[in-house]
Amino acid sequence: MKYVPEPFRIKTVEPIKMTTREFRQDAIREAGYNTFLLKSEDVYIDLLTDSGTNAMSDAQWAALQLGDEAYAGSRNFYDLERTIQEVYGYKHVVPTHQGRAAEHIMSRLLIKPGDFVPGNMYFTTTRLHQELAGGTFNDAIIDEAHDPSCTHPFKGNFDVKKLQALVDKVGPKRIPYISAATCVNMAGGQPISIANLHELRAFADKHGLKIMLDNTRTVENAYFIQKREAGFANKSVKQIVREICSFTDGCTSSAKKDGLVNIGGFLATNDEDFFVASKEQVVIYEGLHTYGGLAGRDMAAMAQGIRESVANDDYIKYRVEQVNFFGDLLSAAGVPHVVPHGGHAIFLDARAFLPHIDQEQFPAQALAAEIYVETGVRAMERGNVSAGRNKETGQNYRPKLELVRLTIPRRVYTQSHLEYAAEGIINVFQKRDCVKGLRFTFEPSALRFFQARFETVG
Ligand code: PM9
Repeated sequence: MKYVPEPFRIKTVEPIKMTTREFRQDAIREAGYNTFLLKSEDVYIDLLTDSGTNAMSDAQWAALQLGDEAYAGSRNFYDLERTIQEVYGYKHVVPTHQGRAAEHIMSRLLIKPGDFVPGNMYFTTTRLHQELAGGTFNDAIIDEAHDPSCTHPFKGNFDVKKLQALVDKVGPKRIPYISAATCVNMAGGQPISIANLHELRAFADKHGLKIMLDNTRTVENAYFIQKREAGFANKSVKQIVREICSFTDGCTSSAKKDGLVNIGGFLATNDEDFFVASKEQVVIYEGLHTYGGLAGRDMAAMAQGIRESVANDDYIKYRVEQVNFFGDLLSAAGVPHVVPHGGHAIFLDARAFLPHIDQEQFPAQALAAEIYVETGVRAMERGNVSAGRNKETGQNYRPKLELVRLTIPRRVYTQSHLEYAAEGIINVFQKRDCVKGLRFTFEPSALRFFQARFETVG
């Protein structure tokens, strides 16, 4: 079957505006060639992110009506706590308004100035909070993850030799925890295997290290394990999710992805002392520990969304295979992109797509802008702009992966939307020589991809 059919039907529709090429040329120029600065209403198909762009189910909308908006002790908190304990298996839960708030609290509590935090590739907000706490991120992902054309089935795996090299260099006392992510976003949504998690746990135990999980896309990762890893074909995604988390000591999570909501996140841990300290921090930065910056109704929708994400395997199969279908359309036309296809997005390889543009002229940024002009589809740069500048040298990081992310919101777009998007991208590929590089006209000091502005070069 080339397209796994949707395990739902559509009950509410949201009209979207069709625009002309001339309109879009003006819009992207006004947005400084940054797709984050476009108005949503000027976008036809929004593949900027899968974060908070999910369509909620009827049961989630109904749950909103059951919000208990008490300042303290909302029943929706207890329901959320029970749900997270059951689905992910951690003992203690602290709600936050989104993932980076949980990262903020965890980084402040665990990282001391001069520490090193190894991870299976960086994520933008995660690394920033590590750095703000005085830490330095250390990349310990396998080399294959940096090669867009390598077909390794678990490109999110750690290279334990890289971890050992860090321990040998700085000693375990300066490593507050290993930061492990599921379906590694910046690598192209690539999964980590259970075998690698076993290895990681053994390494961590040997050196007395904690493992903290970025749990944002664990359900998608579990589907890949079921599909690709020997011995897991007969386990449910729900069982595999629990198994992944069981290798770790706690997690931060953005529920705006797997959790099927528009806002929400949490921190979870098995460590009583860290839990108590996190509750103290959440009160300072988010709100009381039984709402953490969320309304009661938001927690109700989040609990229901988390349950739906693992209720059966039909949803996750449709979700990941829809992404795969989209990638297959691009593969058939020879459009260069990261393989194997990730769980939440297809990542175009902008260096191979636009070999005439040097990385200092931001080919991925330029390609995302051109795709918008051609199609009205909004994508996101994940390359030199997102990577930022090295604190010490002041130079752009020039990451090996210079990507444009076409991210599929959950339960939102149909097969024909994806066929339309693929057709437009193939058109851009056929006339790729006309695309020009960009230079900054405004460069923010942190997370610059969100608000930077550019002009074309030449
Ligand atoms: N991810 C994404 O579009 C939204 C913001 S960055 C453009 O992919 C991971 C793996 C994420 C993530 C957000 C966060 C932060 C943490 N870890 O956005 O604060 O992909 O809920 O989560 C985005 P929040």
